Amino acid sequence: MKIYYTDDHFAHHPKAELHRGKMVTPHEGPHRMDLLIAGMKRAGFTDFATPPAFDTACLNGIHTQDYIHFVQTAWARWKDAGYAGDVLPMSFPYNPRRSKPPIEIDGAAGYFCSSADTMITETTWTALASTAACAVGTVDSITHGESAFALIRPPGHHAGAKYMSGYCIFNNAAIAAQALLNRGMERVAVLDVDFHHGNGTQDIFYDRDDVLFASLHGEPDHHFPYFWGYRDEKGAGDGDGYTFNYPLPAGTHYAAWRDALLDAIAKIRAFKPDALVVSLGVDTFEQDPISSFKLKVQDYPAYGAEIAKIGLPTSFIMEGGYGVPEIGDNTAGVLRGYMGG
Ligand code: 5XA
Ligand code: ZN
Repeated sequence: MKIYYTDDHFAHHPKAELHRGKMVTPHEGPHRMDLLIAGMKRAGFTDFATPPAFDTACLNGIHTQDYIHFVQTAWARWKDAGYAGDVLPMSFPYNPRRSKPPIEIDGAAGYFCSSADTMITETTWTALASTAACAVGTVDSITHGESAFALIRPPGHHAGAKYMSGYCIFNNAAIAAQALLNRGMERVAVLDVDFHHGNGTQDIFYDRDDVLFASLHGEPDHHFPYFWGYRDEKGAGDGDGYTFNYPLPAGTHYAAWRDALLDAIAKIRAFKPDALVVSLGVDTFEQDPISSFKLKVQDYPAYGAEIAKIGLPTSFIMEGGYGVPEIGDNTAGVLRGYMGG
């Protein structure tokens, strides 16, 4: 299996994160990639591939032009305004009657953001160009009949058409799904197995019937992103019946998680998609520092094998998973399980 990767992820390196009332080293940083690569290598993955050149066209239909322009210019505007550090909004639009960004960058950043854990640094754009290109790389592989993995950071599944959130700025899974459709596929399913609900992906495709979205995640009453991922969110308009949410309680072990997975897989099969995108977060691990499921190392190859049984060419897109060496083993475990051991 090809693993699309570039060193450009280093270009996104926020310096601090406000987490549960404390300033901490960000959970999402370049150190994660060291852990991920080490685990991939331990598992014998060597086929690292350079993605195609980034083309902003891959963002069409996923992110709005004003949001893309904001992301590209935010850091310079932040500095021009005399602000310190990285772009970090503090005010968010709670006025439903106001639908355009303020001119001041502090306000504009809040307008395009839904949580204060997501920062833009001087070189973040370089990292984002790489994540999007790697997502498109997996689609190139699928066009050639092979499943593939985008080993990327920052993650993407919380980013909506015009907002960043939860460490995510470009929605790489959505970019891959749209790229598959652009190459002539009629239906694509997105399966999100990260601990957190993939609200951005859901939001982007909520009104559409060409992309099915299914997510297993911590209950939104207790877990980020809080306002999304309830069982009764099922899609709207043409998309009614194409969104499936499986909120699960803190402490969920593999047996119950697998029941939800098998139900999601049944929905995916019934949809008869041409390809599958997996938002692959491994923060479901029992030792993950910011999550609360109880999956163990041996569960990852087991569910990779379940995903393989769907029998679809698959684009795996890296999402969350933090702080412990096992994030590499667990990521590799899913891919090994998918590949048959
Ligand atoms: O999948 N999403 C994450 O792992 C990030 C959650 C950020 C919470 N502040
Ligand atoms: Zn997550």
